[in-house]
Amino acid sequence: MDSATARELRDIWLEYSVLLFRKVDWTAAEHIAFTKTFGTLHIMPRLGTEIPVNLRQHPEIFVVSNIEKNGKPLGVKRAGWGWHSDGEDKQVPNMASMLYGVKTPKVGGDTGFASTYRAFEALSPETQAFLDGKRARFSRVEMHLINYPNLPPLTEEEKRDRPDVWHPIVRTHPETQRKCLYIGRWAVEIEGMADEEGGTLIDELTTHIAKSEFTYIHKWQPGDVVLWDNRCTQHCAIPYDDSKEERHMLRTTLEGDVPFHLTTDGRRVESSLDQ
Ligand SMILES: O=C(O)CCC(=O)C(=O)O
Ligand SMILES: [Fe+2]
Repeated sequence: MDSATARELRDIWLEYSVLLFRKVDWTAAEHIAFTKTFGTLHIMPRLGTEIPVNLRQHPEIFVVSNIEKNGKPLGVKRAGWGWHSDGEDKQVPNMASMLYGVKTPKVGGDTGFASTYRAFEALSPETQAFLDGKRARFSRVEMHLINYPNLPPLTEEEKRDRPDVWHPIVRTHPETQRKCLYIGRWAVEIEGMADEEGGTLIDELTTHIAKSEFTYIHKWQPGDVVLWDNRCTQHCAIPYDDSKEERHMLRTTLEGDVPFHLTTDGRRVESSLDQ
């Protein structure tokens, strides 16, 4: 792509948050090269697993798959079964992800996408004001086995590498400056709220984001490539019968920056580690 085309594509992406390209047939190297036109590639670490998470020859490609070859899994099974945005449990979450459907089921295996701009805009002015500048604690350590019951527990070293992080619940998008809701399935606590009360609010907000009026459900065809913005959307791999259907997806992931929010009273609230 020349730079004018790349700029135009980025503008369209910033407007719509999720882009779909159909009938793509490319190599891993082409997938990586195209992703690079949007930013810096991120390499996914293994977490609580000995199974390969990335392609051996191309560690920039993360494999979501339920297929086994010679008794060995080709990738991570049941990745993303639950609403989230990629890297939300880290101080520097991932800006974007680009998922390529190689083998997609005839029945099920869809992916839902939610606009967290729309979800924020639909909240009452009182709730928006209440959340403005508040942060939530996201915890890989507390939620790993709940969100990934099929994976082994984290080692002590992995726990040290993935400390909890506080993110602003209302987030200002760094490129569009629009406000969105930033909370998902790794959130465990809300600043200034008792555990039970905060837990109820987290459940309410995550349920709110997944309402059908804010979501698009993508039915995959082989050769589909979906690029999404993790800063202003959430996604969910919708559970399917993975004992019957084969599903094999390749994902590149882009580096992001530290989330922040500019509150209506002029404060800047940033994500920080829990220490
Ligand atoms: O398999 C999918 O549909 C999405 C899985 C997921 O959460 C991801 O690749 O980030
Ligand atoms: Fe994901």
